[in-house]
Amino acid sequence: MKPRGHHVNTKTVAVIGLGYIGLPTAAILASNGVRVIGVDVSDRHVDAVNRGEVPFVEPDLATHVAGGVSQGMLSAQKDTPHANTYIVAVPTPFKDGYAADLSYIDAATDAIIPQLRGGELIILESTSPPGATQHLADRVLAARPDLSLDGSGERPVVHFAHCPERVLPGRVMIELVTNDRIIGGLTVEAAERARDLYEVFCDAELHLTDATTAEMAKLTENSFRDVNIAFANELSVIADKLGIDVFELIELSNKHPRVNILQPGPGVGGHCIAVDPWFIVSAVPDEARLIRTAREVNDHKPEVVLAKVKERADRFKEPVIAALGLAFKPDIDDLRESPALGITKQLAERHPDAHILAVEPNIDELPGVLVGQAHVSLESTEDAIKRADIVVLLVDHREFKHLDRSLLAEKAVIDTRGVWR
Ligand code: SAJ
Repeated sequence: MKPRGHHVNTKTVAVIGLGYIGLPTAAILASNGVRVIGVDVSDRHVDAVNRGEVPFVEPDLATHVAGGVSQGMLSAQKDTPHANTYIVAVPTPFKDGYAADLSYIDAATDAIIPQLRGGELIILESTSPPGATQHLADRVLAARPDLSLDGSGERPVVHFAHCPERVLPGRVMIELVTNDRIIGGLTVEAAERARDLYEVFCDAELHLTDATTAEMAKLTENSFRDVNIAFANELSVIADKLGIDVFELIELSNKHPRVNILQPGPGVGGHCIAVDPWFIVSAVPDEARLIRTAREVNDHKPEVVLAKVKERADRFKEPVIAALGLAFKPDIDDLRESPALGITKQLAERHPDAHILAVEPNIDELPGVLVGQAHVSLESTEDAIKRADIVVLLVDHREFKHLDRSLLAEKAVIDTRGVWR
């Protein structure tokens, strides 16, 4: 293990936003001997953390939070305190027209502003459009003309950096330690001070750059994946027209040493890959043509699946349709931006005479958007398949991969993930 950097500027860290990224970051810092104060607007999150509990599920997070709280290194509160370093990890959703909504960042910044004395480091971790770190700094310096970016006019300095997270939900506590990070400073000193902090828990490389490059790097990583998945989704539509199997086509093409195509599916979900590319598109709409088209291709894929189901369903008077999977990706219970959930909702709306049997092994209750419709119910995998005329596989959960295939005989099967080939 390389030596851990313990520097003066890491004395107290305030992490603003105790969500999927902020809380793991707060907890891993506390586990490594940094005094951390977590700040959140939600009583539920604050109270849970102060009891040493975790308000959402993430492997190993609970151990770090419980340990940090019992050692007195981690606590949570609603007010923003004075700290040597602030890490802002609040949501950045998009508004109408797909421009990024910076209101949570602005609110966090406004709460930090009165606490500043000079010498602090403010790190923006939230996924942000290009220019957001500069925007944050401008907001601080407009409110506090007694401070400066670089010590000019002998005013005390405040340092600003962007350090986007790159961790995969489900592996957050591992990837916080093992993933390389990109750290973009508004000044070189800001980047170096942020590096000193991340070195405390990160064993991988820390790459220093400017803030806009760091903002774009995060968006670029997720856009790269979105464009590659869009390519696979477009191929799936082309393969259908040509009467060939897209999964075989991609498998064979990937035998080339320099080709690596991702997998098609019913669309792209989650709160990252389906969102972040829009931040690039809205910043440079005329230039980001391929990135925009990829988003459109992926967002259109649920309609392609719905058309396939309709073609089969039209052959029955009262079709029984099993929709397998509601989550946005395999083996999790996360339904955010899930194309599978959207497709199941549309099946219910467009086929009022059908019976829709929703299957999601990772949840126990029908999600709110599907409740209150008599022809929709949550069923076990086997029951749903046995009763169904049409089986639509939407998520490659392990329960579906290991299914007894004889159950599928005589059914109309639409396998959007290619798991039953
Ligand atoms: N998907 C496909 N085909 C594929 C791979 C994925 O259709 O071949 C779909 C999934 O089913 C899902 C969506 O894409 O609906 C996104 O899933 P994912 O597992 O690719 O990614 P996320 O959204 O869980 O996490 C991503 C990661 N980014 C990259 O891999 C570049 C993660 O490292 C980021 O930290 C995270 O976004 C984030 O927070 O931005």
